[in-house]
Amino acid sequence: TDAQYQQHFDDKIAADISIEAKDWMPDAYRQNLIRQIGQHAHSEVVGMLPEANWLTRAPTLRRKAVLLAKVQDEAGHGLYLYSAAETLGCSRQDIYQKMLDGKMKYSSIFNYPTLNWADIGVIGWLVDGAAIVNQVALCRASYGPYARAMVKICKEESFHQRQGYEAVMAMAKGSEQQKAMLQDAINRFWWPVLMMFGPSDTDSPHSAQSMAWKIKRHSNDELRQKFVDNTVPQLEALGMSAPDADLAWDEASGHYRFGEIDWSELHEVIKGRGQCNHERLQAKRRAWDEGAWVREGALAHAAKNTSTAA
Ligand code: FAQ
Repeated sequence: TDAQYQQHFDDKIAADISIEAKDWMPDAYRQNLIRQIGQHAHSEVVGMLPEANWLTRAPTLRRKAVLLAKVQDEAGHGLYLYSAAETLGCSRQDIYQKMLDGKMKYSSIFNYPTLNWADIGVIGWLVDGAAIVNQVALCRASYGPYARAMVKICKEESFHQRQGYEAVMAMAKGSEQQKAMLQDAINRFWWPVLMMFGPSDTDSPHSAQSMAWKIKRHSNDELRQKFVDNTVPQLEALGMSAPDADLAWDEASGHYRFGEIDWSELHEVIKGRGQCNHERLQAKRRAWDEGAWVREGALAHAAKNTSTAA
């Protein structure tokens, strides 16, 4: 009976046994995972755009080759995640279309522009750094295909974070102009990166249920705090600062305290009114339309192969 299936599912969650694609699961669990994994996949592919903007202008051939590899990895992450979402019974084309129509979200961070080369280093260091903190926790998510995709993704994100830090280290040791560019990039990205972890725990509608289902293992605020604790020593090592007068070490709690996030900005960006929302969706719609001939060609080729085989 349904009650027995539910009990079996609850027992597995309690015992930390992962839920697999063919296992029975409550419909709300399935829908919540399609939502989160789908948004995560969209973030990976939209996230290629801000960095791709600098591929043709990377300062050296080495930086260009490294950045090209990173952007390509993001496409791969999108593919693992779309595949993980498909194991839940949704169609990839359907959720992709929802993203193109603005009906499904992707991470707010990719709606900010990349104005100069320092932004690319800062994205690798801070954006991938934040992504790792969030995704390491997701390696223990209760849904097996999602958790396993996260393991490989985290390994690649570590390389991304290191390449970003290496690029910002070079700038931090450079001319006064380079240092100023780096500080400016940090000033623009710092708060948006903190917003990647989502709304505060008191304002996060999905958190309680997702934590009960062990999809999320830590709350949005816990992960945000962990990121700040990891990152402030790196900022100091670079001789740079965060644009936050309230940022300070708190001996009693053993954490860095930081100022209040401008939640209205996060809500505006999530609603589609960030600086680059329109541009990002336009770029993805154009790529989809201009790639139609490739999809048609691939389908025609597959059909021809099938008819020859028969
Ligand atoms: N942006 O109740 P909650 C990367 C939405 S890293 C946009 O707290 P939840 C790597 C949320 O979806 C970035 N929307 O939701 C890379 C929900 O909307 P809904 C991607 C946000 O799910 C680096 C509503 O607000 N990583 O791509 C944001 O429990 C460089 C209420 O929020 C992931 O997606 C936001 N920042 O917690 C690639 C990680 N925050 O669905 C290229 C997986 C919240 O009700 C270059 N996702 N919302 O319409 C998660 O861990 C979770 O979904 C959270 C949000 C923590 C993002």
